[in-house]
Amino acid sequence: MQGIIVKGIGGFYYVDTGAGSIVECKARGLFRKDNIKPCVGDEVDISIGLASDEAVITDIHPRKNHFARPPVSNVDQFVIVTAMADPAPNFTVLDRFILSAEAADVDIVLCFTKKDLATFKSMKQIREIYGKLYPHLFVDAREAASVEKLIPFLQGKKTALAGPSGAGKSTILRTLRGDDTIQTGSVSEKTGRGKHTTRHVEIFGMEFGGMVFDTPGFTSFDLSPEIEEAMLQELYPEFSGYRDQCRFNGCLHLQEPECAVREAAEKGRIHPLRYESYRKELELLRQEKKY
Ligand SMILES: Nc1nc2c(ncn2[C@@H]2O[C@H](COP(=O)(O)OP(=O)(O)OP(=O)(O)O)[C@@H](O)[C@H]2O)c(=O)[nH]1
Ligand SMILES: [Mg+2]
Ligand SMILES: [Zn+2]
Repeated sequence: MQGIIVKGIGGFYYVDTGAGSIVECKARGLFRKDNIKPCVGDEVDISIGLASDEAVITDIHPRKNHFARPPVSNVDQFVIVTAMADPAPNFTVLDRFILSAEAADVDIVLCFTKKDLATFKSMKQIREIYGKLYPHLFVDAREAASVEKLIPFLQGKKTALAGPSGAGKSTILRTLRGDDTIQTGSVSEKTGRGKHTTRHVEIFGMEFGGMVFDTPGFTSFDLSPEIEEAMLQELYPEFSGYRDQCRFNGCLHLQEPECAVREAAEKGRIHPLRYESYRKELELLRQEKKY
């Protein structure tokens, strides 16, 4: 039998074999030998024993993609969830997540929650930075009419919600599904951080077609060391019209003369914060290489 892993807890994997029937499975050691551990989102073969009621995952189908953080396989799209307040948006964390999704060539939608707590100025700033780059929405995740704006983006795709703890990922799902068994958690008044309410990735099939993965939030996010220095600039889509106009081949857009990217940032055609983000990440990648 075939199916998709929709949840994994304590050595057990829950495999949806279609028509909503979920089989609890164990995995054979054999995948670990190849350094592959079953992961939510994996398409698998399972066999159900005759004598015992124990089902086993016997094979993991080749993956379209795989991410370690959050641990998910075979995603078409990330909806990157960022709160406008509580916790306050962190553009470094957001950009790093965008870069890792870009590197994997996965679709990106930016969803800014807690619109009800946002100032006009902060929304304007976000539109200026990201407005032309990615589809973006401002929502109150507790309101059905608000989160329904996400539906056209979710239809027919496997989408993982990703973002800091407390940003409202589970709230989005809870509202979209009208399912109040989905746990959400308060944000600490002291630190303004979420409390890591969601502990495991779980996939939900959506009535309108498509699957949504709820994932545990993070507080920080490191860029994958696999991203090469020269490749980093390709992950900033707004650089693409300028990159090939630089004087030097292999320009890294730092101090090189006649750099079209730097000039575009100076003139505001590339948002200065995004150019700064590029410089900062490049510097970090270089430092890592040294050790
Ligand atoms: N005011 C307001 N509160 C929201 C909104 N979205 C979520 N919240 C609240 O924010 C808190 C955190 O929401 P969760 O959905 O648990 O956040 P999460 O992203 O799933 O967090 P983790 O599971 O820890 O990663 C809850 O108290 C929600 O009710 C919103 O749009 N407006
Ligand atoms: Mg959650
Ligand atoms: Zn340049």
